[in-house]
Amino acid sequence: MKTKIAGLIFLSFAATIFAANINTLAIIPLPQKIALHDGTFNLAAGTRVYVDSASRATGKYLTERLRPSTGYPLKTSTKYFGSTAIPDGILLTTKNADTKLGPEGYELTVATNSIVIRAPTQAGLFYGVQTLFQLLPPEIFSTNLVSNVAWQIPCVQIEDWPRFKWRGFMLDVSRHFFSKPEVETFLDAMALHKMNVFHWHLTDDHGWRIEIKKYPKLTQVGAWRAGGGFGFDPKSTTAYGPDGRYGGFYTQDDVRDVVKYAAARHITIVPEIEMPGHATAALSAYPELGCTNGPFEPSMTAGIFYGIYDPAKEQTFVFLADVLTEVAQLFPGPYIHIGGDEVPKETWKNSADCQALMKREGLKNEEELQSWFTRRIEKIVNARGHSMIGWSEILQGGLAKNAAVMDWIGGAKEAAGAGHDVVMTPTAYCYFDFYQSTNQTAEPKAAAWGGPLTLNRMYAFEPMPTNVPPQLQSHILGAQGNLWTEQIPNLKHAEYMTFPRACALAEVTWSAKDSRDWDDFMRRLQIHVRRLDELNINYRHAAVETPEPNLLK
Ligand code: TNX
Repeated sequence: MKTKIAGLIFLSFAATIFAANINTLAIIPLPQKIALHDGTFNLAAGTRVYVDSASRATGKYLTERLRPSTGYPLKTSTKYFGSTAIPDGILLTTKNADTKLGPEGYELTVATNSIVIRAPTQAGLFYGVQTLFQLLPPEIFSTNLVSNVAWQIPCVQIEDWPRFKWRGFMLDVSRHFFSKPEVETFLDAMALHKMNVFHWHLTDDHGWRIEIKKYPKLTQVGAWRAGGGFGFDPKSTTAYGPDGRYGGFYTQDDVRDVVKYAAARHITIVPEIEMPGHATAALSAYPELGCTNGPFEPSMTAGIFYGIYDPAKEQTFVFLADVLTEVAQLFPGPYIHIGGDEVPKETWKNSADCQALMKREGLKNEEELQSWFTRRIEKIVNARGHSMIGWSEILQGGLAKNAAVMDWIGGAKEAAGAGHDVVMTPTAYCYFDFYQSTNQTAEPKAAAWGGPLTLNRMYAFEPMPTNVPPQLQSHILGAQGNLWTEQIPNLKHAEYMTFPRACALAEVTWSAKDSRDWDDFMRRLQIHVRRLDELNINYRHAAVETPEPNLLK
C-alpha cells in the first residue's frame, strides 16, 4: 500500500516536472507572447522577493498573496539595487524596462533559479505578478495552507501588454445593494483578470447609494425601499435589514476605502450619478427637484422610468453641482459618469415650465433639452477637474464638447467621428444580466429582454466596431461588461452571472485579436475555474462542463 502511494506521488511529481508544454499553461487573458523553456523554478520558503523602492507595494502584494497557501514567510527586500536576476530570488523592477511595453505591459522571465518581472510602470509589474500566480498550481489561490502541492513555476519568457486600455466591469449597486466587502471581492476578481476600470453604478430609481454630506436625505430616505420590486421578497435578499428596510449605502469613508482598495489593484473607479432620468430614489428624498410633485417611491417595479429631474428649476443645477462637487473629491478620476439613458421625455413634454424653457433656449424637442441639460452638467464636471462620460443617449440632440460615450445601443461611429472617446458595451455582447443559456428554466433568474448571451458569444465579441474607420479607431478605448441587478438579490447569484463570461471578456479586451482560439480558451478555462473555486467565486459550471460550439470559425 505504502509503495503504491509513493508511486502515485512520484507519478504526479513526474507529471508536473516533465509534462510542461505550452498546452499546460493556462493564463487568462492570454499573453501577447509566450516562449516556454525546459525546467521549473521551485518556490520555497527561502525564496527572496527583491524590489526597487518604487515597487515595494507590488512586492508586498505578491508576498502576501503567496503566504496563505504556501505558508512561506516570504518577505520583500530592497537591499538589492541591481536590475539583473538574483539566484533564488524573484526580482520586481522598473529599471531598464522596455518602454515599448507601454503603461500596462510587462516582461516576465522565469529561469530555473530566478524570476524577473520588469515593467515600465507599477501597473505593468502588477500584471506580471498576476501572470506569475497563474503559472503556479491553482491551489496557490487557496486561503488555507496547502501542503501536498509542489510550488513549481515553468520556465517561460513572457512579453505582454493589453490590446485595449479600458477593460471594464460595471456593477449596479442601486437595484441590489452590495456591501463594501462584496464590492471588494469583485475588485479582486477583476485584478485576477487584468481588468482595470470599475464602473460603480451608484444611483438609480431603486436606491441612492453614496453618502452626500450636503444632502443627507439622499441616503436617509433614498437608500431604502419597502419592497423588492422585481418579483422577489426583500426578506430573501442579503440587503434586508432587521428593521424591515431593504437597501443600504456607502459612507464617504467606505468610498475612500474602496477607491484605495481599487487603486492598489490598478483599477480606476468611474462613479455613476444618473441624471436626468433614473432619478426616482433622489426624488424620493427631494421631490421638489422633480417635474411633478410625485410621490416618488423607489419600490416601483421594473420598466417604469418616471423619476426625472426638472431642468427648468435652477435649484436642480445647484443640487447636482453640489453632489458632483462631493463626488469629484472622492474619486481621483479621470471620469465621472452622468448616466443619461432612458430619459422619460413624456414628463418634460407635459411640463409647462420645461416647454417654456425650450422656447426660451430655442430647443426644438426634448432630445435637445436633454442635450442642453448635459452640456450644463459637463461644465460642472469639467470645472471639478473631471471628464464626463454618459450612455449612448447623450448623443441625441447634440453631444457635449468633450464627453465620452458609453455605447450600449449605438453611437460609437458618430461619437468617434466627432472626435469623442467611446467605450463599447453593446447589449448583444456585454450584458452580464442576460441569460447565459437558451434553457431559461434551468437558470437562475436573469433579464430576458435581450440575450441569451452565451459564453462562446461573449468570446466572439469584437470590440472594434466595423464601421469605425482606421484613423478613428484610437477613440475606441475598449469594452466593458455590465451587471445590472434587478434580478440579482445576492453576491453568489451576481458571481454566477459574471463568471466565466468575464473571463472571456477579459481575453477579448486584453489579448491580441488574432490569438483568439475558442478551443484553447476552453482548455485554459478548465484550469482557470479551479482558481475561481479556490477563491470561492461562484460561476456557471455548465459553461465549462458542456462546451458550446466555436462561433469564431
Ligand atoms: C437598460 S443599459 C438600462 C438599465 C437596466 C438594464 C437591464 C442602460 C444604460 N440602462 O437601467 O438595468 O437595461 O438590462
